[in-house]
Formats: sequence, C-alpha cells, structure tokens
Amino acid sequence: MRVMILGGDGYLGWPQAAYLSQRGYDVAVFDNQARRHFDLKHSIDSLLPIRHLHQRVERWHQLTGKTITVYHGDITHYDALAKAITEFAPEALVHFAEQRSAPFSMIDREHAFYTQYNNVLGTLNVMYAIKDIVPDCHLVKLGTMGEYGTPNIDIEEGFIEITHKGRKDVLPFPKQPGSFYHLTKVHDSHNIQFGCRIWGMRATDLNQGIVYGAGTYETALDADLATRFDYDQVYGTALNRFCIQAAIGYPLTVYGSGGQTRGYINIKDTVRCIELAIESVPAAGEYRVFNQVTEWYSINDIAEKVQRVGGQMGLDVQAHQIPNPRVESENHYYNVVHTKLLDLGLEPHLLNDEEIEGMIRLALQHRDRIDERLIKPTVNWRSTANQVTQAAVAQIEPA
Ligand code: NAD
Ligand code: USQ
Repeated sequence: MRVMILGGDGYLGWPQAAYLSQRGYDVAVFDNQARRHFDLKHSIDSLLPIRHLHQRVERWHQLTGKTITVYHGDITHYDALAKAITEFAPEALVHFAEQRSAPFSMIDREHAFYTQYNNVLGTLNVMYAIKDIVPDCHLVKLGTMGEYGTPNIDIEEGFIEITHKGRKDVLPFPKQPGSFYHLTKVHDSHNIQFGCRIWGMRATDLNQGIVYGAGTYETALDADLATRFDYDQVYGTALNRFCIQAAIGYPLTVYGSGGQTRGYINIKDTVRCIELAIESVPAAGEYRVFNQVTEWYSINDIAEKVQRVGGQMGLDVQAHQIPNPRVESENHYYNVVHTKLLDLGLEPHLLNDEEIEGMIRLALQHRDRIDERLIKPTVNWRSTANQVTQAAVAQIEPA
C-alpha cells in the first residue's frame, strides 16, 4: 500500500515512516520543516541529536535497503501538496502536519493565528487534494483527546447517544478544548466529518492522548535514525519533561495542584495504532473516530512515578507545585472509552518503571545538551505579553 505521511519529519511522523517502511509499505513523507525552524529561531534543541530528513532517509536505505520518498512542501500551499499527491498517488494519507503545541498557540495573537491558519486551512487543502486527485484515498488524521476537555461524564469514542425531549440520536461528543491549538483539532474534525458526508471521503480521526517515549524499535536501530525528544516548555510534554528534570535535579514542574488527568500513549503504540487504522479501510463516506489512548494519569501520579523511579536510580527528585500558567480544571472526573483500537488488535505497552528509567538514563547520557533555561514555563494563558523561552529573554537581556 502507498502511504504518504504529512509531517513525516516530526516526533511521530518520522518513526511512523520508518515503522511502515519496515513492514513493506511504500512510504513517502511530506514536510515543510516548520518545527526545525522554530527550534533554530528560539535556540531550542531536541534532547537527542537528530539528523536532517534526507540524512535519515539515506541512513534508513543503507541499513534496510528500503526507500522512503521525500517531498518538501507546505500543506497550506496547495500546488506543492497537489503535485506530491498526484505524483505519489497515495492510498492512505496519514496527517501529522500541524502546529501541535498548546503553549505555542497561547503565546499571542500571531501564534494563535498561525496555529489556526496552518492547521485548519492546511487540513482543508488536504481534504480538497483527496477529493480532486485521489478520491478513494483514506485520510488518517491525528486529532487529540484534548478536543473533549474534561467533562463530568465518561468520554465516549467520538459519538454519544442522546435522548432529548423524548427523541433519540447519536451525535458527536461535545467538545470543550483548552487552547487555541486544541480548538484547531475540533475545527478539523467538523470539516472532515462534513467532507465525508458531502463527498464520500473515507476518514479516520484519531483522538490521541499525550505521547511519551524516546523512540521506536526502528529509530533505535541507529543513532542517525533518532526522532526528536522535546523537553522545553513549549513543545515538551509533561512526562518527557519530568524525566529530563529528574536527571538534572530540577524540581518537577507540577502546574497547579496537579490533579489534571490526561490520557497517555507510548510512541510504540502510536505507530501500531496508525497501522491498524490504515489496514481497516472505512467505507466511502464513513467518518470514524478512535480514542488513541491506553491509560490515564493525573500529573501528580506522573510526578510520583518519576520521583520513585529516579529515587531507585539514586537521584534526589523533588516535585514542586508551581502556579498553573494554563487555565484548566485541576480536580475533575476522567474516564475514557477506548475499545476500537483494542478490538482491531492493539496490544498496549503500558507505562512501567523500565520505560521511565530508560528515559531518565537517556537524559543523563545527553546531560550536556540540556538547557535548563528552556524548562520554566513562560507562556501564560492569561497574558498577551508572553515570551517563548527564558533563553530568548536572556538573549535580549543578558544577566
Ligand atoms: P511535531 O511538531 O514533532 O511534528 C509535526 C511535523 O509537521 C513537523 O515536522 C513540522 O515541520 C510539520 N508541519 C507542520 N506544519 C506543516 C505544514 N503546514 N506543512 C508541512 N509540514 C508541516 O509534532 P508531533 O508530536 O509529531 O505530532 C504530530 C501530530 O500528532 C500533530 O498533529 C499533533 O497534534 C498530534 N498529536 C501529538 C501528540 C504528542 O504528544 N506528540 C499527542 C496527540 C496528538
Ligand atoms: N503540565 C504540568 N507540568 C509541565 C507540563 C505540563 O503540570 O511541565 C500539565 C499541563 O498543565 C496539562 C498536562 O500537564 O494539564 C498536559 O500538558 P502537556 O504539555 O503534557 O500536553 P498538552 O499541552 O495537552 O499537549 C500534548 C501535545 C499535543 C497533544 C496533547 C494530547 O503537545 O500535541 O494534542 O498532548 S491531549 O492532552 O490528550 O490533548
């Protein structure tokens, strides 16, 4: 099967490309390098050194004999996207190519605008490219669990049966996202569902939880195949950040009282979930929603796990509750229905001590690459005068 991966140079996109290529899929990646530009602009770097996309692809070919086709382009520029899709003629399009940081989207108007433009209009282009060029192609779109927010009822898998004034219907589950980024995923979901309804498009919308882990079996084959590992306050996610913090003796940054509960998934399960989605093609006009999550924890649970594992490794790990820079509920109910991917055959890698120890060891190994100034949160949901990083502030006003 020919599969094109939009955003194939990112944290998830690159391991996905390698995973599918290893299993015999004919893979192409499409990326505009926006993520790497952000790093360059703000002097941020991945914990693990990462090779340029063409170097990764070359190394992959040397090691496995397999070819991954590379397209450089921006999904918001229709001509480049249409050209790549016409040339490669994918049977499945996996769409990771979005600005995916909630703090980034809350910096100020420009960052909110960029995020919504890039994600919502980019996805609209992807939908039109499918409709006009490869109408049978299956769109596998990365959404997020954060679309649902934290309602005081169980989170169903995309849809909920409602009885209202004596009448019944199955309707999209209500959405209460917590950032301008998370909102883009809601807008995308509506657009995609509409595309399925009016054009007969086939789509799977994957509401994915927070991904953790430093790579997959494929990226571990060689240092040149490593995927990015973010720990900064804009792109780093909670568990990955806590492991780095534990390694350098930085008190774990628990935002607020730490009762915020979120769904989590190992990066090794992410790549498998996408394969499962690709392999079970929806009917023409079908819009499916899977909750791509395997377990959930509060931030305090995560901090406690990292403290305990760090302690077993001889590290003195403290956790500090700091004023929450976000506007979110810190004490809420959370229970998620997530059976569809399990029914298709997912066997989850659950979060265990070994996984956490592995990430802390990696951070210790790359200790010299960790910039402490990138850890403290500087983006506040309530402020319009945010700075991206402490490093950026320090560059303007040296201490
Ligand atoms: P990432 O930022 O590492 O990768 C995204 C890639 O897309 C980058 O390489 C970037 O250059 C590219 N890109 C962005 N805009 C583009 C555009 N207009 N045209 C072409 N390429 C573009 O992010 P990630 O962590 O790999 O996440 C991938 C997807 O999965 C995102 O849609 C994200 O919302 C979703 N997701 C991620 C997580 C997570 O914890 N990482 C959790 C749930 C959902
Ligand atoms: N948090 C802390 N300390 C930190 C960082 C975060 O307490 O140092 C808290 C946040 O306040 C929040 C929770 O941890 O309550 C999750 O934050 P996060 O930064 O780990 O994840 P989030 O902003 O939700 O975004 C990430 C990805 C995004 C994806 C989302 C999945 O960046 O692309 O969509 O996870 S979900 O959360 O299910 O929406």
